[in-house]
Amino acid sequence: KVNGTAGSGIPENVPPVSCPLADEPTEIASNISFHAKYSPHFSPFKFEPEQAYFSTAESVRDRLIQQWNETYLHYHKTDPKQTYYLSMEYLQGRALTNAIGNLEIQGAYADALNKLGHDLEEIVEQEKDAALGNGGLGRLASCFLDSMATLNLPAWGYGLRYRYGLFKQRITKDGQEELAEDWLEKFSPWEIVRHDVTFPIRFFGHVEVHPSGSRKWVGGELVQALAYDVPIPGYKTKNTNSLRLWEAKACAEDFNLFQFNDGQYESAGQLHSRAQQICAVLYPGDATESGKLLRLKQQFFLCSASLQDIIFRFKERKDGKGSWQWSDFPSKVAVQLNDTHPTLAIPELMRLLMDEEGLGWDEAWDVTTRTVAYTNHTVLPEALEKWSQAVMWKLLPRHMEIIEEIDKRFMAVVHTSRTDLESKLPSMRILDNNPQKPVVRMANLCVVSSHTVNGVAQLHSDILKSELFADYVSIWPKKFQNKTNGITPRRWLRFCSPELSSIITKWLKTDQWVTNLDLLAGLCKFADNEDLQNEWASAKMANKQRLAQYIFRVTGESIDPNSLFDIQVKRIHEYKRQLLNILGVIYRYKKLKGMSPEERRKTTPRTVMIGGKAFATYTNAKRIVKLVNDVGDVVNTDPEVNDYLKVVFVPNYNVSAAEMLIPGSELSQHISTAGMEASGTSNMKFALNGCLIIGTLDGANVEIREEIGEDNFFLFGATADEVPQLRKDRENGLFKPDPRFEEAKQYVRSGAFGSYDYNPLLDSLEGNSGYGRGDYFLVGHDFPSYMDAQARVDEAYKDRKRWLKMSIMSTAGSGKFSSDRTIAQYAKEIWNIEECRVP
Ligand code: T68
Repeated sequence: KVNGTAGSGIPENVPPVSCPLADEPTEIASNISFHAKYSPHFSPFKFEPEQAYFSTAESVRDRLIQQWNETYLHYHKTDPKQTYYLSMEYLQGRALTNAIGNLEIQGAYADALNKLGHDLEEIVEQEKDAALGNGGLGRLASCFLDSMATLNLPAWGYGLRYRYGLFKQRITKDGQEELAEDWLEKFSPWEIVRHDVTFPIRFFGHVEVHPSGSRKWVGGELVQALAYDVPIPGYKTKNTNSLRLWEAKACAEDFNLFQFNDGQYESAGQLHSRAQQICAVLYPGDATESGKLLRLKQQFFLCSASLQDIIFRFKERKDGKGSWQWSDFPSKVAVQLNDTHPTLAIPELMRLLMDEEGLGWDEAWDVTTRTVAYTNHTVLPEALEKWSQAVMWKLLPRHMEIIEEIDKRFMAVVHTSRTDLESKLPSMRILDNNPQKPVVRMANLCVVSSHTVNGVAQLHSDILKSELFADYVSIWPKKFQNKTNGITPRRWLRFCSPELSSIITKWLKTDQWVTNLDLLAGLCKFADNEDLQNEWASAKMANKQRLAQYIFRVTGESIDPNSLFDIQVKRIHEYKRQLLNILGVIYRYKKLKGMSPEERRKTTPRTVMIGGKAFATYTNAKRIVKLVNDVGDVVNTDPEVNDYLKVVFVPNYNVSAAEMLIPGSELSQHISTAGMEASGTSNMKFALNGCLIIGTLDGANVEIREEIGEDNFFLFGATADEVPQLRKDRENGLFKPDPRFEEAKQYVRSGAFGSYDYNPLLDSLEGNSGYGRGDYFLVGHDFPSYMDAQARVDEAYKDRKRWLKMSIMSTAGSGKFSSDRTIAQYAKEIWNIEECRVP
């Protein structure tokens, strides 16, 4: 059998492999050294931290493979409904600590490495982050995988194996520089290539119509999708799921040996290099036509390979012996689209069912719409995907036929049964036939074709229903749901802050909170307890010291662990308002300079850390990065204020950096313009780690504040429903800026932070309207209430007992934000799948 079918393995008369898996440090050490000696990757005579890391990882992988195989066979035997999570992005970060933590063999591995002359903490640092994602959406996908395995859910992640993930950020005197991040430079010990799992993927070509009327997509370019599996262990369970990443490969026949022998090296390998381009980089810039085509190719490649695999697995159930019908498909398969990026799964499933399997339109449509569900992650108009119809006709002619038909049938439904909506039809349609630029609206295609559409926080889901998708709600009132995001408590507390975790376990008298995060509420009643507060403070201090060492290592800056650690880390975007943060810092700096030494001594010393990557072509975001760095250069070398304020730009923010920054932070900033951040997930990570939040009523902030109590949240700023009127007022010249805001901007314009021209950046905050002007993100409006909230932070920090109580209350109130809760809701309310625990 092909494609990794279960049940066709090694004959049973051959004794099972006695796998050298062990729990004793001595045996583990011998297993690690086995890998060091026999691994094909390094000289057996070298055992430095790098070799120690790879051989440790390989020894852990042996266990994962064993559990993975058992899981696969168990699912095959039990035949439950399974979920397939389709995502163009996964931000997995490092895997070693997570794997040995989930397998509960951390202590034994630490001892084993000691026996081999190494230190586990140092060894884990050798691993490169797998950064196959841009930000929140990709990290959410990775947290979801952890929860699905932990909850014993039969579920798969599908994604692409990008050769280069998210770029590495370097800070130079000119600001951000992007470098390719070679995460596969040596190899990844966590992936298992499945040479027996490949599918053909077609691009271009044309549609052939048979005399019977059936249609078939033929010709064009063919590449192979090859599967790489990354095992995803659950916490304290045998269930080990799989993240299947596809790589594009050319077929051997496509290499033109004749041309090569003739010296035409480039054209000989043209098809090979074209195939390689597909998975070369994450989200290539789409400013150029060729860039757009490549992104569309990536999206289709993911969808087609994953669906062929899913259909294959559906057919091989009961070893292909049982009888089944296509109408059973939705009771065995749930497909979740992580935003619109994998929307092509819809027409591709229709095509496979109709053209390859012979179903009629109605049957195929019924199967497809009962299988697919869609999650929306943004209401920003520029992030709503629209593909040129011309490009789509060229690359995917059969899919465009199907999309046209879906559009036509949707219009027919409105014309016949919802005449009241006819006037809305132009914006509800899937095709936008504007002659200037005809496009396909991917979000509309998703809404029309999915059985469920969900937002990622209550406020966001409400906005989807009342604005973006309002017109559809009356047609399908039950289609729209909310699933507030969550984070895995394993990576984001248990493993990244072992100190705080042991204190929690000690006071709750159980470690069950790691899988039942609601138990954290049990800390509330001790929030005033002096003993807990002292233990809490010392764990936080240890994390702050560790963070200070990290900051010194990556920036050369010394920061004082006794100052308030104030952090904003996330992608740099105008709506996230890092500019509000830094203008606040600038105002603070100016005030400090004007104070007498006695006055300064009464202030709360702060270390402000800002980190995040700017999209390579996003000019204003890059200017913000530069400004933060320039402010840091001035402030940190000013002996007058140095003891009271430091400003650090944390370079190359990624998952591993987050694991260091979040446990060591005391205040974190989630200050987006209300209505613009769909949810945010780092806000949940900070709160879980006892960090207080200063924030707007946006995204999941709203629910975090509800859970931890409004006294424990520093709130400021306009609300989402005030924003439209405020923008109008601004256009009508009704905005009166706060003098503090004017002073801060003027200070930058005066050249206080160097000679770089910040005028274009600051001009975006001026005027009443216009492109790049008019303060669309309302920095000026929210500035005064932001500064007032910051003053409340300074006061609160002076009262150590009060601050510690608030910090404990933040952790205690974070139970809701476990991704276990989120995934349990998806499983029950969208996927209709149940746990399938490996015995
Ligand atoms: C984020 N979206 C939301 N998008 O901004 C954030 N976009 O509020 C939310 O918490 C998170 O999703 C999880 O729901 C993204 O991260 C992208 O990264 C992205 C990537 C490619 C194209 C468009």
